[in-house]
Amino acid sequence: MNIDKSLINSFARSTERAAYGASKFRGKNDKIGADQAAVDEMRKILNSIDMKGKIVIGEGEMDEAPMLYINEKVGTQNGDAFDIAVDPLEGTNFTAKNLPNALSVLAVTRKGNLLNAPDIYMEKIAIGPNLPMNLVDLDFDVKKNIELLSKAKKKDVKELGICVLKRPRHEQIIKVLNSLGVKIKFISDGDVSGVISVADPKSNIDMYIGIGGGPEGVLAAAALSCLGCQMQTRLVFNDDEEKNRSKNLGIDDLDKKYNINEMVKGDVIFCATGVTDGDIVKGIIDDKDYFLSETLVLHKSSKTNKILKNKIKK
Ligand code: VTB
Repeated sequence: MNIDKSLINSFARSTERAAYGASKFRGKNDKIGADQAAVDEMRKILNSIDMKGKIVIGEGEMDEAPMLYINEKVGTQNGDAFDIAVDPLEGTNFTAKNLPNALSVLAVTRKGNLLNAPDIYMEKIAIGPNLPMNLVDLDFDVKKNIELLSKAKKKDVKELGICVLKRPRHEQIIKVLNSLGVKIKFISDGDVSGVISVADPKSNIDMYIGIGGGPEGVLAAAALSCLGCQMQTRLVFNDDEEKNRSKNLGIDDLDKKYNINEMVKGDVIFCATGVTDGDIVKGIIDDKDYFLSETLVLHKSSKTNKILKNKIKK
């Protein structure tokens, strides 16, 4: 069953408020304070929505996160049952240093329709719309994926834009990309925004590749699911503790490669509000008793894809 379109604005309100909360900490070198403010604001709004909501991707386990923890119930408990993935502040570093691309992000599906990804690493590869299904694959080497994409897009390899999180763990990928002569766009953080950039022709990003957070992977998949793009992921386990944690979340096949439909089933709403100015949306602007916000709002079944601009009373 689809999600009622009338709920879009309520969920957007939760990321708008969270972004506003975090925006007060821009440039203050206080990642924890910024995150807490975003969490508090988002939680307040989520709890006012008529729904039986459950956080399936959140700020961590109950004992490590006082709020918006995994399995926390949110909403008035009247209404439909939803699973909710939140990243109240995606880019705590960006906010602390007042750098671009900090976002407040949320995705909602009907109960049982979101992959309960643990907070561990995840391999990710994503490409834009209108390409042959399953064109690229995490089990192909980087060169093969790039060449397949080049052929499918009828675009010279050297013209392809590839987005990669700048981390030592990507040294091998970067070596291959350099040898192929593609245009690398490095990001220092924030791969939800990095992955989503494949959907925007203006970004000149043809592929996202690399290892980032698992929760961020599911959030990005929710957006790409509304944008007709492709993404494949696989969890990366550092030790047995991470394996056990994943099993406890219901993940039996630890080597599984997920495509978007396996991470995000059925209808979905995705909202991302800018905290600082970014590639997708502008950041919060302070305006006396009000604040101005920009939110990317996506809803799969109603084909909603818009930038919602609001002026909201503080
Ligand atoms: C990843 C990425 C996020 O933090 O989780 C990253 O998915 C942390 O990676 O978008 P490292 O452990 O290598 O620092 C973000 O960049 C921001 O939350």
